Formats: sequence, structure tokens, C-alpha cells
Amino acid sequence: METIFSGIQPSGTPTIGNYIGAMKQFIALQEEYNCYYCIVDEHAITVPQDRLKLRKQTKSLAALYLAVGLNPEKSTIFIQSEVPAHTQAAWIVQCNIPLGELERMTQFKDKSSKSGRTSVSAGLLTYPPLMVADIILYQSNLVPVGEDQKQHLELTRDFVDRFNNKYSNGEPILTLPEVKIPKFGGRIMSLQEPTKKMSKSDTNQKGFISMLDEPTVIRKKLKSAVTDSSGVIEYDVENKPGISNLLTIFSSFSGESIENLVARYAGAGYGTFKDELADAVIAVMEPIQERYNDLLTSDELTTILDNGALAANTVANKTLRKMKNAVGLGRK
Ligand code: ATP
Ligand code: LTN
Repeated sequence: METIFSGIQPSGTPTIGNYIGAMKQFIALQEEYNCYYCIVDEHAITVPQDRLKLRKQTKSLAALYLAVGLNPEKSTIFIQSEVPAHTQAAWIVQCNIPLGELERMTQFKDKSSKSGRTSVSAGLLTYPPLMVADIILYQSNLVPVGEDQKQHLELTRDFVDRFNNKYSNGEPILTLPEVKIPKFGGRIMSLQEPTKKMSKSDTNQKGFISMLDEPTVIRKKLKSAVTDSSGVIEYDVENKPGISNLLTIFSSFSGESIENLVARYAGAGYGTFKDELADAVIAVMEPIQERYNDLLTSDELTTILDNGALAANTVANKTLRKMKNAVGLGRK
């Protein structure tokens, strides 16, 4: 069985973008792969976080993983900071990646340009090596992510090639991972600025739908989503990014193709379309939210995360030992 690794940051409550781009893939893949799904809290602290809020969000993300349908019998669900091998391997990775490659990462450039390069944490720059470490420690074959992570996966592949070439004599030490981006819905856009990615850390609450938004809030946010003045429902990302994004969301939640939706809503106004889109989103989110509320108050979560950390530590330490050995760290 091949191995999958992926992670989501507990930097806020996941959005429907995280659900469509990442979580939906996670659920489908757990049937055929040996899966590791991580709550990457160490990535979250690359930007300032409130400690109590971070703890709460970490637990909440774990409950959401289960509520959407991740099955601890099939997948290992764990918290990154409970597996020390991640930061240890990240150091070896950092020492084998040219600085120039990190400075070229778009996520770093975007996030650092907002608050100024001199004031952001060094961790924001060395974030991709930690992500590389996450992936390689489990000898992952496949990494399901949204489109924005493609560049980080390319960096991971370059690193693996370089590391194997430099340090292995014969058998490769690390597995070369492939990226898996959904053909459709890999980049859900902000409801307020449809040329920008929907992000859970957006300061404008109206730009995203959180997976825990109440039905009335979901409906209100969709109603006020930015569209255009033509009033025609058609898929044209270039000229009509707002309505095209809503069509993508509708199709992802209802399973109906964009062509069908366009045909069905021909002549209908944006108001009716948005109302029925809200019905489709709520129909999926409401049962997830119910399961989430039950899980959050149960003891089950603690046991699952304890077992997950135990299993992950065993696998990760084995690869870390090989990496330390390869570069000559320690005595054995
Ligand atoms: P932040 O806004 O705090 O940077 P984020 O939601 O962009 O967070 P993550 O939590 O790390 O980032 O994302 C987890 C997964 O969800 C990744 O695979 C990412 O590619 C995917 N993802 C995030 N936003 C979207 C989106 N708008 N559309 C599709 N996939 C997304
Ligand atoms: N960098 C990712 C989150 C992330 C991740 C990973 C995804 C951290 N480690 C390993 C896949 C595999 C993000 O910001 N979306």
C-alpha cells in the first residue's frame, strides 16, 4: 500500500476552501492508501498566534478531521508538535536547501510583503523545509493539497532528488513524493475579492465561509458575495471571477456539473442562484457540524490523538535515524 501525507494549519477554523481543496480528497484516499493526516501546529506559529486560541483551534481541527469522515482505523491522525522528529528533520532539510530557493517561494513573498520582510519571523522563510520534513518522514508517495501548495511540493521533490544523490549509496534514502491537486476546486476564491484565494486568516470575515459558520451566516455570506452587473450565470473565470467561483463551489457541494448548473439557472437571477447554492452548502455542512459538536465533548478525541502520535513517532523516528546517519550526525 502506498503512503499519503497531508496537513492543515490550525491557524483558524478551516474554510470551505480547505474542505474542497484538501479534506474531500483526504476522505476519498483513505480507502486505498496508508494515510497520515496531520494538524500542523508548528507551521501555524510562523505567524503570531494567541496561545489559548491556538490550542483550541488545534483540538477543533482534530474534531473536524473526524467529523468530515476521517477514520482513525484507516488513517493516522496526529498533531505535528507531538512528533519531535519533524523539527529535527527540518533542520537537516534546511541545511541542504539553498537560501535562494526559499526566498523564491510565493507564499513567503505574499505573507512577508504584507507586514514587511524585516519584521516577519525567520520561521516564515524556513516554513517549506518543515513541510518537506513532514512529507519525507513518512516516505510519502502522494501528497493531496490545494493548488497554492504546488510550489512547495516541487521544492520537496528537488530536495529529495538532491539528498538521495548526495547521500545514498545504492538504495535511495527518501521516497520521491507526487503532488495530488484536485482537477476541480483546487483554488476556491474569496467571496469578496474573487481574484484572491479564500483564506481562513483573511481579516475580512465576509471573504470566507468557515466550516463552523451557522447556516444563517453561510446564507448571508453567500448572499453578499461579489459578482458582477451582467446578471448572467456563466462560467468565465477571466471576465466573471465571482460567479465562476460560486459555480465551482456549487458544483463541489452538489456533485452537479458546471454545465448542468449553467443550463439549469439560465435566465434565473443571482438571488435565486445564491439561495439554492446556500441550500447545497448547508446540506453538507450541517451534519458535519452536528458530528463535530458531539466529538468535541467526547473523550474519544484524546485517545485518537494519543494513538496517532504514537504510531507517527515510530515511523518518523525510523526515517530520521536514516537521515542523521546519512549526514553523519551523532555516534550511531
Ligand atoms: P492560512 O490562510 O492560515 O494561510 P490556508 O487555509 O491557506 O491557511 P492551510 O490551512 O495550511 O492554509 O491549508 C490546508 C490545505 O487546504 C492545503 O492543502 C491548501 O492547499 C488547501 N487550501 C487552502 N485554501 C484553499 C482554497 N482557497 N482552495 C482550495 N484549497 C485550499
Ligand atoms: N503548507 C501547507 C500545510 C502543510 C502541508 C504539510 C500540506 C504543512 N505541512 C505537508 C501537505 C503536506 C499550507 O500552508 N497549506
